[in-house]
Amino acid sequence: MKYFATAVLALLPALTSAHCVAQRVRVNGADQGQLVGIRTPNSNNPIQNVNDGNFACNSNFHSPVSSTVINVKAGDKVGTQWGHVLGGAQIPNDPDNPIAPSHKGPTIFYLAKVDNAASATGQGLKWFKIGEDGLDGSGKWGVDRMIASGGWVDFQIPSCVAPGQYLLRTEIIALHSATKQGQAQFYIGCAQINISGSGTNAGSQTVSFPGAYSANDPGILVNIYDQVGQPTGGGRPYKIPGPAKLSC
Ligand SMILES: [Cu+2]
Repeated sequence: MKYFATAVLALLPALTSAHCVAQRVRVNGADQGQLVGIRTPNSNNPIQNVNDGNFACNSNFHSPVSSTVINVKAGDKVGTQWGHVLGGAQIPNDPDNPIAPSHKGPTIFYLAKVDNAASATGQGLKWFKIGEDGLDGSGKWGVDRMIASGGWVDFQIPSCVAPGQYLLRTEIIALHSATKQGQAQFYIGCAQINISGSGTNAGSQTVSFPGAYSANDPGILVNIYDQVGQPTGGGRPYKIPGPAKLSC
């Protein structure tokens, strides 16, 4: 009986709903505030269907949705903060804030040019990747670095990006159950930004969401565990989904 209970408890971390939502933006480290310039879903559940109609920017946002468009300069470091629920922790000392440590995977940023970042939906846009952090040589993931940074993921806006308004799509892919098709978990948020500068590039390799990913991409249908069951990638390289990131 005791053995049974122990075995069940050992499985629990992978089974509980320890999800997350993106909820803050910072520019060169300056926090812009909760729900300011970013659309945060009411539910922290992931999307698991890569063809979901809301795969670009998610849906069912906390209202009112912020009308703020955050000013940044090309070359600035922009971050988004993830938390278990809105506000971060769900309970005191929440072990699943900013996300359950079981949820290994990459962190990714995309941009799409829009006329008005406050009102643009994610639909029908041309997205280009500007940042990605996957699996490193020591078996640590982008999500591990996100947790170590208190939920923040920062990437630089490439200096060649053309000025104008953009949606910034921030994404985490949690791969703990990704050995089965349809079980990778996509966490997605969109920030509203206005980029200034003298760049001329609004993306070369652009993709659509949905459309850019397929359910059997090698970075989406994947076994991240090594021979002793640790989520280190087992020495196999990990291929982050989507196009190559923009390089200036
Ligand atoms: Cu989860």
